[in-house]
Amino acid sequence: MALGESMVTFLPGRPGRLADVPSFHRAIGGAESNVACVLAAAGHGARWVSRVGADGFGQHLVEGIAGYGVDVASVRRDPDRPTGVYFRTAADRGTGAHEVAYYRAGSAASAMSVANVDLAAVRAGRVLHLSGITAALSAECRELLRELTAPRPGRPLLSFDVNHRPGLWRGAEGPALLLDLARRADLVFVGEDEAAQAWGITGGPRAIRQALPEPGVLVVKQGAKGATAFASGRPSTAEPALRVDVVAATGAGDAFAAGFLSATLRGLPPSARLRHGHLFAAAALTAPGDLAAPPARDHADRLTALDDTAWG
Ligand code: KDG
Repeated sequence: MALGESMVTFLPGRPGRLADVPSFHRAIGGAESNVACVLAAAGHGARWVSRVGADGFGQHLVEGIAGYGVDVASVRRDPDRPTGVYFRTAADRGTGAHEVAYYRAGSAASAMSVANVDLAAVRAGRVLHLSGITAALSAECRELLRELTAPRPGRPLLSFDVNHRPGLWRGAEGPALLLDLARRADLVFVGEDEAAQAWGITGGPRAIRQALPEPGVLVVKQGAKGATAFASGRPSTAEPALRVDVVAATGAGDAFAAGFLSATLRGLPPSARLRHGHLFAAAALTAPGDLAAPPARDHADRLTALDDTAWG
């Protein structure tokens, strides 16, 4: 139900520039496996499909992600290509900016293709979650995404997080490809800032919906402000974000998607979907790595049912 590259992530031992930080802690990253891990932690059946190297880092990812309760039976080990890794620095206290150094070109996951991925396993389940990161990895990965996003009888609900990573794209084709993939999905997550950066849309959530009317549901994330959901044939719904002391923002978008998907799978109404997104994101925002366990279901339900004065 989630396909994408996961990487061993190295989190800095202390703040500072990449050039200066002397030691890093190993953790697990990867937008799509993050979504699968949080969904599994929230009590849903979740599968992650990918390729990793036949190396210790690949083993660490497979075991670590399985440890969250995710089904990893369809992850393949590639003896000829390494597992991707990346290093990042702590966010600058003033600007929030941080540095990222990827070592993933030619990785096992970048060789995912229609021929070597178990398509039946990817398509099994009620939801398939994909992201624009996969499109940036290789031509084979782009072909795989085109195959998985093609209309087809019995297709699972196709959830797509735009995840525009400018540092991963070599040419200028990224934004147009991401827009095309988003148009083929049923549920799309996109940041307001991301839509401005990738597509030059600066008019806020409504302008983004005008440019992207196809998905049945479009969720525009507006950072600390909140998020707005558009569903075909219904008025839009907006919910403010929770105020938290941010430790690291990486993984928060994935946790938001997992919270929204969890509430969607449970048939909860749009405002509860957004609130679950914010609640799950708050857990990730207050943890140093990508992943943080979401609140237990009964607790999450109590918190998301509070009235507007207590929320946000
Ligand atoms: O959303 C978090 C991801 O960005 C992080 O884990 C790394 O998957 C990653 C990527 O490609 O940027």
